[in-house]
Amino acid sequence: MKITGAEVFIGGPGKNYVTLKIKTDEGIYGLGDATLNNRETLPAAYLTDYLIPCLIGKDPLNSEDIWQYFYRGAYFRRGPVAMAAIGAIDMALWDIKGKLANLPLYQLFGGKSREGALVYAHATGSNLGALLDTIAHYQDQGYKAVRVQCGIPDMPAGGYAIPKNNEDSKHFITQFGSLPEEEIWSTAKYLRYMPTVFEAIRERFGNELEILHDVHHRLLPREAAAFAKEIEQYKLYWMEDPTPADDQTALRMIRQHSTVPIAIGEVFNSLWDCKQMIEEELIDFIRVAVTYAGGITHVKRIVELAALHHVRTGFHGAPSHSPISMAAQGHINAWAPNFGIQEYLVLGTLECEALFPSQHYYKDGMFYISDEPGLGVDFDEKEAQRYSYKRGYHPVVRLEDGTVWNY
Ligand code: KDG
Ligand code: MG
Repeated sequence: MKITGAEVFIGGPGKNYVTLKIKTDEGIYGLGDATLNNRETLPAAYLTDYLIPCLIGKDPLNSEDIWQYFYRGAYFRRGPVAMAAIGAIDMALWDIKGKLANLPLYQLFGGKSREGALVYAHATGSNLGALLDTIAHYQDQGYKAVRVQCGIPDMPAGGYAIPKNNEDSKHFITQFGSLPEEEIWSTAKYLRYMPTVFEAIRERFGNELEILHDVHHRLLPREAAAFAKEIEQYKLYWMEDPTPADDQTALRMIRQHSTVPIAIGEVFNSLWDCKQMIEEELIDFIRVAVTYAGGITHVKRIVELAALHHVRTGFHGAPSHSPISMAAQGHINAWAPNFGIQEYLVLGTLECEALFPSQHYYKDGMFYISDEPGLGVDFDEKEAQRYSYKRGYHPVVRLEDGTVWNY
């Protein structure tokens, strides 16, 4: 079997999905996702200008050798751009392998360890009332776990990752057609207010609802340790990204002061980025994504290292990932002995389903992977012609005195 060609498409409903299609001489094709949120043209160029020319003529079944060739052969290794491009190729090669074997991918990993995978939704409110209503809405839809983010009073722009164009439900952080918006952040106001939010949630919804919260890299180690200690009583499922991910030793201070489970990794791109915090058991959940952590081949390695250290999976699943990488993660979730939870933000639009048809489905707080061969997701090229690339940015955060802070 030989690879005969590969193409990259950019675009989608409300998102610049970067979709790779690899074709073979046997007519089987594979799909991959290289969507690097708000920097989408970079992995697309990495693929088209550098990797795709080397793919032609290679046997697609040698996915390990191809992965090593692109990773080791680059000289300048790692980083989100290269790892998103390599990841997309890797997903597409696994897709081809599964289609050829006529098996869903989880069967090639070792079969199913569970029927459905627990997922969590995003409940984001510009104020407490709106947040509580949004949580109730997700509970009505069967969700057993929700990530809760709340606007902080007296913080301009709602204070916490709540873009103006989408206040109270889903979390679309991209702003198209302008330069980045700026949000103002006050750690003191956040630390005073956020515990009262958890209190109100427990009061209204009781103890069974799994609550997750994303601090989004905003605290210093000592602040995060004190915060974790204070909120321990609310029994969070996890506290995510308490401090900037760059410095993993910061987590030691949090660990020394609390037992709040910690989840980190959505901005990491390789096993080497995660190694220290997994081996020192500084985290409880690993948040990498197949999209920009080198695809299935590499993320499986991270999952297996994590399993040795009692770390469970909690893969990133923001709407920046297309249904292709969400399916790849779905297959890993079905297999992984140390699965924890999956972030699940479906765009849920008819347009998205038309672009990426599949039979995977959500029901009662769980995600079920279908038994279609390979990834089990298709890509409708005719639909894709409706979309084109639009430049967009993440917001930039400043402290009240103007100092640039972590988004
Ligand atoms: O592109 C950045 C988003 O994916 C990120 O802000 C979402 O933190 C996030 C999450 O946990 O989903
Ligand atoms: Mg996050």
